[in-house]
Amino acid sequence: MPNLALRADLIYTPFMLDSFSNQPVLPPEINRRRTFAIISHPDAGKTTLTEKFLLYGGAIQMAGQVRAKGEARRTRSDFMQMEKERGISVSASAMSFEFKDFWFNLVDTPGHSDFSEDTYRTLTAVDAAIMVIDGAKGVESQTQKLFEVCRLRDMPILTFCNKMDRESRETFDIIDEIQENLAIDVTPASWPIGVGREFMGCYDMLNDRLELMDRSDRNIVAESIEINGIDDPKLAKYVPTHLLEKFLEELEMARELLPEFNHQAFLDGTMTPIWFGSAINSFGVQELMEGIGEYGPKPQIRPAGDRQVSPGEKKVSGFVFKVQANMDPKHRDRIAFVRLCSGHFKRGMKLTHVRTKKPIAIASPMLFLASDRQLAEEAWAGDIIGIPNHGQLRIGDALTEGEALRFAGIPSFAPELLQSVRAADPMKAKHLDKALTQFAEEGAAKLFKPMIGAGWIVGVVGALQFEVLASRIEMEYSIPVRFEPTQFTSARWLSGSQHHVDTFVNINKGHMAKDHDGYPVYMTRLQWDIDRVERDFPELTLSATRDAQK
Ligand SMILES: Nc1nc2c(ncn2[C@@H]2O[C@H](COP(=O)(O)OP(=O)(O)OP(=O)(O)O)[C@@H](O)[C@H]2O)c(=O)[nH]1
Ligand SMILES: [Mg+2]
Repeated sequence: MPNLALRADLIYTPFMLDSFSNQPVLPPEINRRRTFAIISHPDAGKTTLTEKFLLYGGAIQMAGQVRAKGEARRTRSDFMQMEKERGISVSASAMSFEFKDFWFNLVDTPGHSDFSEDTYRTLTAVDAAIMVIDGAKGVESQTQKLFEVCRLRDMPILTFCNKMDRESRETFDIIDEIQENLAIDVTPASWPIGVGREFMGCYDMLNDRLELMDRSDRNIVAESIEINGIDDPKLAKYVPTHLLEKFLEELEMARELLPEFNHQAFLDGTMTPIWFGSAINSFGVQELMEGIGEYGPKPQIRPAGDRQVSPGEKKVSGFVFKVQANMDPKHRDRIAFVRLCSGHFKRGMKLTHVRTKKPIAIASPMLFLASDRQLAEEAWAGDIIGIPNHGQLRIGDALTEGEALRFAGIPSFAPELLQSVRAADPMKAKHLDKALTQFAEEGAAKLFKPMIGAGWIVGVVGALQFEVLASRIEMEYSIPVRFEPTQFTSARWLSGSQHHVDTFVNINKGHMAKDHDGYPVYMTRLQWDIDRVERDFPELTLSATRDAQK
């Protein structure tokens, strides 16, 4: 990293390079942070796994269940009404907790592709990902897509093969499928013993331990038996002969055919260790957590324009990767989720809001500890904090101690589905305007106000987003709404000289709208319209997204 050495003056003293990573040695508080996302195809068990992480981290006493009745249903990451009703996650949520010597910042993401915007943005804010796979289903379509996003960033990936308590595929088949479909080396961190109803636990290949699953109590830590290698007679004491024979045979083959764990290859994103377990039975979770702590990356260097920001720099910097309004109905505010990229943040600090160049005093930063928000007196590079605000902070915004940094890589999505929206009660139209503007600023939808006629057109990436919006507008603003098809199918932002834009707008009023920030947008029905404009108005540029920084 050539720029890094040049900026040694910014780094905590004494400046030393770590011989393993060749990165500056970090203050211990930063060094012990692990910031990661849990990703997968819908329903593989991310929210269930998150809940068990919190349980093991001591953050909660009893894990909630995604599909259960009454209070038992309440999981901490699926906090929205619609998530609770349907048992699916529609929004990413961050949580922090301590585990052994480590401080974990974890983000549970939604699996459904209609919400992938949120998941993709989350991946820009973390240093590693846990990819959850359903043992019966293997690599599914959304697993593949999300994996590719991680690969673009060379992000280290830990794999958790879940639902081993059910009939699942042969272990070698699962591993082969990951290696082949995702083109990554897979190394077993544990090996399952027995499948389906006979699944009894795993052999921990990294620590030579036998982990036995207790099916009677889903919320307890599995029994762990120290084993002195695979010849240890203790194995036969715990594992029935027919399972032991198959296990020993598989283990021998695994050691021969599969690569050994290589820490550097894992950090480079070319090898993923795989753990087998059952999140709902709390099994395999602790070993996975130990793996993240021991081998997972500490906070990483971030590209920001023409230089790299090291987490060990003295000055605080961070960026907003998610905004969420009305998280807590009691507080009616908007929380910007900020990933801190460098320094030691303290409550009350004044940071520069780079986009507007204005100072912001961060008086009530939040840490998300299980389902509670708590005032963060301090935070370190790697942490995810929430900053309550009234709409100044937008996705992609940088906060620094003065430097005009711009953190790269926060994706912007083109709206692919357009619908008009109206309040069932016309008297509430004004309130609806306000609600929609908030959601647009949150990044949950794109909003277009046609120049002719009344009402709004809403643009999203996936159809389920309309349902989430309708549900949230009703829940959070008490306005029942209806989404309806419109004649338009796509939107293009216009840019060019003021004169050219004005001329174009004047002759195309029936197709023109403004987005929630007042930028002109050309609404069309056919690709043919876009081609025609590009041909007839070469001095204008049409784009499917608007750069959030403008
Ligand atoms: N049998 C079995 N079921 C599990 C296990 N882990 C989770 N489940 C169930 O799988 C279903 C989906 O679990 P979730 O945790 O909501 O999955 P998710 O990945 O968060 O789903 P989305 O957020 O909607 O993508 C729920 O009914 C869980 O109870 C497991 O280890 N074994
Ligand atoms: Mg979920």
